[in-house]
Order: sequence, then structure tokens, then C-alpha cells
Amino acid sequence: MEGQIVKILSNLYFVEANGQIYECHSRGKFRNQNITPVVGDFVRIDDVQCYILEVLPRKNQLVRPLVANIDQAFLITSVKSPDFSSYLLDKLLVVMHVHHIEPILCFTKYDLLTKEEKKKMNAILRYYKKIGYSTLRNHQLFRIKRKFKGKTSVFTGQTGAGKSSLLNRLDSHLHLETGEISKALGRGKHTTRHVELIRLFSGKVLDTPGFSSLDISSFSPSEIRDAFVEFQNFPCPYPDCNHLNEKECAVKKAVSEGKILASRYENYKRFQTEK
Ligand SMILES: Nc1nc2c(ncn2[C@@H]2O[C@H](COP(=O)(O)OP(=O)(O)O)[C@@H](O)[C@H]2O)c(=O)[nH]1
Ligand SMILES: [Mg+2]
Ligand SMILES: [Zn+2]
Repeated sequence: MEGQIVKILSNLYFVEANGQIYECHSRGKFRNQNITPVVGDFVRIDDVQCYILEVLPRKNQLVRPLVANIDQAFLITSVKSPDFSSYLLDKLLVVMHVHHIEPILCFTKYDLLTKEEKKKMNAILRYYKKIGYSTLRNHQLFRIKRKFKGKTSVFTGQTGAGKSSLLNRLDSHLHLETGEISKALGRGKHTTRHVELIRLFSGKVLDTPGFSSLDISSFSPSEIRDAFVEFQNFPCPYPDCNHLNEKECAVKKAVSEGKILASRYENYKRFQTEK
């Protein structure tokens, strides 16, 4: 029988298979093979003895939190308080692209913008939509819920962006703490806790934010380049153009003509030089 690991408590693996949870042990064999099953792993189990027989090949694997097989990530992005950061958003988009995770851009706190600021922000939103990303706002609960179906999802974004608030509004049973980070720390609540995939709207979601560290230093220049998906629409004379110091570059031309969002290109240059 095949299932997915949704929780691990010391050496007990909670495997969801056919709508049921099997509390399984792992055979010593994995330790010898240097495979440690993680949350999100698809596994073959002996459902009578409750043993994991095999860990199936992973689509992706993340550290912090240690999980595997994430399909999509809700990038919770505030437009105010904290201010919108195109740098952070573009960085997340690079990380997702390299890990083969489908990003869903979910903007929060639109209600804090003035009319003028809304106009500006809308133009940015439309750009990301045009280049192929799913874009939502956090009050579109119905549309957000539909995205969960059949997928393993993770929520990510800056502290204070509104991740916990949104999850609470999506499912009133969750009762996640919101806006009380420092208080929670002060009470010593910051103990190591386990990661769990919880069922939500016919899908599974990680109950803790992912990608707290956004280190792209291990990515190659071409990985970063390919993550800027819209650049492909502007073929350069040099087939392997890096869009940096090359003289005749279609991407740079598109930036100067306003066809590529200037902030996107600025962030691209920063990522290539920061490495
Ligand atoms: N005005 C406004 N405040 C929001 C919105 N979403 C979240 N907040 C507030 O922002 C603060 C941080 O939210 P929280 O969910 O804890 O953020 P997290 O750190 O990403 O989990 C809380 O005080 C929330 O009430 C929103 O759409 N508009
Ligand atoms: Mg939170
Ligand atoms: Zn170029």
C-alpha cells in the first residue's frame, strides 16, 4: 500500500494511506542506505505489520523545515506593514523555480493602501499575472481554497505578512497565534516542535511556514537566469546571454522599453552579483 508521511514523532511515522492514518516504524534498512524518511515522503508500507517498506523517489526536498514533495507554495506578500518588497518576492520566486514548486502569489493588507498606492500595486500585480503566475489577494478565500485540492502546499512569507491570519480565516478550527511573535517568545513558547501535514480543503498543507532562510548562494547563474521566466520572451543574439554585460541584449532592451518590469531586472542583477 502507498501513502504519504504526514507526521513523525521520534521513530514513529504517521502515514496517510487510503484516508486512514497508519502508525508505522521504519526498518533498519533505511538507516544503512542512508535514507531518512521525512514528512511529505511517499512511501510503500506493510499495512498489517505497520512498517515502511520503501521510500519512493522525491520530487523535491527542503531543509528548514525538513520536508519532501511540496507541490506548491503560497507566497504571502504584504503590500504594506511590512512594505511590499519586490526583492523578497523575486527571491522567493527563484527559490520555488529551482525546487520545482508552483508559486501562488497571495497579496495581503490591500486595505492599508491609499487609492494611489492601490493603483501602483495593481500594475505590479498585473505584471506578475501576465508573465504567468497565479495571483490572489487574501480576501479571496473561495479562490484560495480551491487551490489546495489534491496538492501538498506550504505557506511562506515575511513575519507579519499575514500567514497565520489567513490560515485561521480559511479554517476556523486552526487557532494559530497571530501578530504576537515577541510575546510568544517571551513566554518561552519557542520550543522545538514537529512539522505536520494537515488536511485542508481536499489537500495537505504544512502547518508551519517554510523557507525561513532564503539562501540562493548555492544556485548557479543559469538557474537564477532561468527563474526569470519572462526573459525567455526576448531572445538575445548570444544564445547563452546572461543579460548583464553583453552589448546587444534583448532583455536589457525590453527593460528600457518598459516591457520588462524594471524592479525585476534590478533584482536579477542583484541576485547574480550577490552570489
Ligand atoms: N490590515 C490588515 N491586517 C492584517 C491582514 N492580514 C493580517 N493582518 C494583521 O497583521 C498582523 C500579522 O499577521 P500574522 O497572521 O500574525 O502574520 P504572520 O507572521 O505572517 O503569521 C496581525 O496583527 C494581523 O491581524 C490584512 O489583510 N489587513
Ligand atoms: Mg504566523
Ligand atoms: Zn540578453
